[in-house]
Amino acid sequence: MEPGFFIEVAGAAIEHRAKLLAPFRKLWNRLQHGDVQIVVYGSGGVGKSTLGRFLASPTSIDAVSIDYKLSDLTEKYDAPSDLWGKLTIAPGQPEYRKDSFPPLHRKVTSGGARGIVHVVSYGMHAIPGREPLDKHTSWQPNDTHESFAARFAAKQRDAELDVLRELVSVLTTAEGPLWMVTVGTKQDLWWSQRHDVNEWYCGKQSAYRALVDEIAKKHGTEHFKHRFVSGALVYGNLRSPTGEVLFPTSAGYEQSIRAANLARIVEVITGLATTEREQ
Ligand SMILES: Nc1nc2c(ncn2[C@@H]2O[C@H](COP(=O)(O)OP(=O)(O)OP(=O)(O)O)[C@@H](O)[C@H]2O)c(=O)[nH]1
Ligand SMILES: [Mg+2]
Repeated sequence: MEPGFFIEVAGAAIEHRAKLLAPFRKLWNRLQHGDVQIVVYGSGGVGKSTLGRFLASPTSIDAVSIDYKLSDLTEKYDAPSDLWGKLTIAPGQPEYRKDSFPPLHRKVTSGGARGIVHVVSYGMHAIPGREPLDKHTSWQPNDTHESFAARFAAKQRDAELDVLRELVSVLTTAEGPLWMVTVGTKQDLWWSQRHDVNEWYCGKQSAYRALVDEIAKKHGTEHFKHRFVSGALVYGNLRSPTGEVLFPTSAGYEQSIRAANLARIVEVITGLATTEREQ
């Protein structure tokens, strides 16, 4: 049984993220020749570009603006000069996916990338554009910001499953060995609901987990490794395009928890990438 979605280190005395991340920098360095290709998928506004920035430079993530600027082109992140491999990130908003996903699918089915990252955020997706919420397709008469946010997040969780279904069809066609990491972002926003989040992605009844299991069944666990990790890549309320708070940060979310989980994201991805290189 693989571990759940997050580390709960209540009371852990981890003061500085930089300190915690230092050992992992060594791990990144082991991937020196940069030949590991990782493709990153996910719905729009889940945090893929932010993850790319984080992985390329874990200790400077706090300098990244939390304003949402959607990606319209595929992005590539070479981690800093002497480090590991390359991340290719597809834009996630539906209008860009039909152009951005297929080349990544081909990369995977042709054996050009064996590492897949699927980014999710429990439906707490950033909303693009500038329109007020009452013009949004999910807005209903008499909605409050809270009722809208709850319905929107539920709908976006289904959209995350749609992306995963597409990945299942790609990954069951591709030759192994493959590895996949589901990265849950926005831990700062869903921390007070973390047990529901864990059930949603990893629980016995989880539709998400059942889809991942389909891939594992096809390849066998020797040739398909999957891990769940999550973290708060940045920290702050998620606002609507016109500035209303849709998903506030959770009370009681501690910096030590953030640090431990961010370190685990780096550890798990570099660990799987290292294994790939050594195979
Ligand atoms: N609070 C919080 N906000 C986050 C987190 N990760 C990302 N965000 C915010 O979510 C928004 C969307 O992040 P992006 O990285 O642009 O999302 P994306 O998946 O690249 O979106 P597309 O380019 O449209 O596919 C931004 O405003 C980020 O600052 C997180 O862990 N916590
Ligand atoms: Mg982006």
